[in-house]
Amino acid sequence: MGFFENLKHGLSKTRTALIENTDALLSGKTVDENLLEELEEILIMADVGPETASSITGALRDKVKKGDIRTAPELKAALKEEIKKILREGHKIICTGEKPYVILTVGVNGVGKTTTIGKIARHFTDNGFSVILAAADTFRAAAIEQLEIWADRAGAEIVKHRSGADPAAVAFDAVASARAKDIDAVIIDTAGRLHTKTNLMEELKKIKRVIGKEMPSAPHEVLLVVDATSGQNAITQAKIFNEAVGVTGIALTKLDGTAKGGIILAINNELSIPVKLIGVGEGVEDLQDFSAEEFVDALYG
Ligand SMILES: Nc1nc2c(ncn2[C@@H]2O[C@H](COP(=O)(O)OP(=O)(O)O)[C@@H](O)[C@H]2O)c(=O)[nH]1
Ligand SMILES: [Mg+2]
Repeated sequence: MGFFENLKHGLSKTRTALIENTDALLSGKTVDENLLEELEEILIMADVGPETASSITGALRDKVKKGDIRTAPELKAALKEEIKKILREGHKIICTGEKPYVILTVGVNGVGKTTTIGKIARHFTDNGFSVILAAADTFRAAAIEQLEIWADRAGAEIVKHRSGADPAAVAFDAVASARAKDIDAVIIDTAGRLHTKTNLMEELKKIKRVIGKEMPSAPHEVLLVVDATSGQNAITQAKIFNEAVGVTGIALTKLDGTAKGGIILAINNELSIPVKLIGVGEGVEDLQDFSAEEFVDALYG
């Protein structure tokens, strides 16, 4: 499958929820207040979020009043434009500048951090960059083993300590080792257990502080991984992590498994953090740079 086909396939459930339901709603109807309200319902069902859904339909309502939208096809086209307006994109994640480029990966358990790290690492090595993965999720031995498997697949090195070791020490060693060996990128895996939320945030802050001692400009990216199936919870998670460690980009995973991909609109509209990567499957090729244009085309295509 090509890149675009893959994206389209990954977004098929969201397309059904958002676009096909809109088509069904609009077919043969006149554009009136009732229709706009039903459209708002559809947006909310696709997890666009109440605030964002209401701002979209508000913009459409204004156009209806001005006479810019009279027919259902015009409404559909205008909806596409509103969606495009909301979706912003940040700069792509590439290793540039001073070596190593350090990515600190954060997020709650099970969202896809380790998998996303493996995919990014593979992408980097495919492009000729050398990579060290830091096994700073030291909470379970299995987490370290999982990262080792990804390191093997990606042709990356791994820096690990025993399970239970200080995560900040692992991260520090990884950055120091990368500097000594002139490695291009370090990607740090972290634990995400939430039952100790305060401890987790303190641990992440410490990791950030400690790697900053070895390399003052690091981390260059604090990548928050959120699961598209977690709905509005994703917004809450983003706020909590951002407050603690200053998130610079979001990777939105598992878009393939959900009809609730509208969450990407809520994230764009309610947060000032760009979505940089989207996950549309479990394979290495299923992590894509987020492009607003391509995303909307895949939804409507
Ligand atoms: N369908 C799908 N599954 C994913 C995606 N990203 C991660 N996963 C799966 O989510 C599960 C948890 O991933 P993991 O990386 O271990 O999460 P972590 O606890 O945050 O490190 C694994 O079974 C992954 O294969 C994605 O984009 N799509
Ligand atoms: Mg993990």
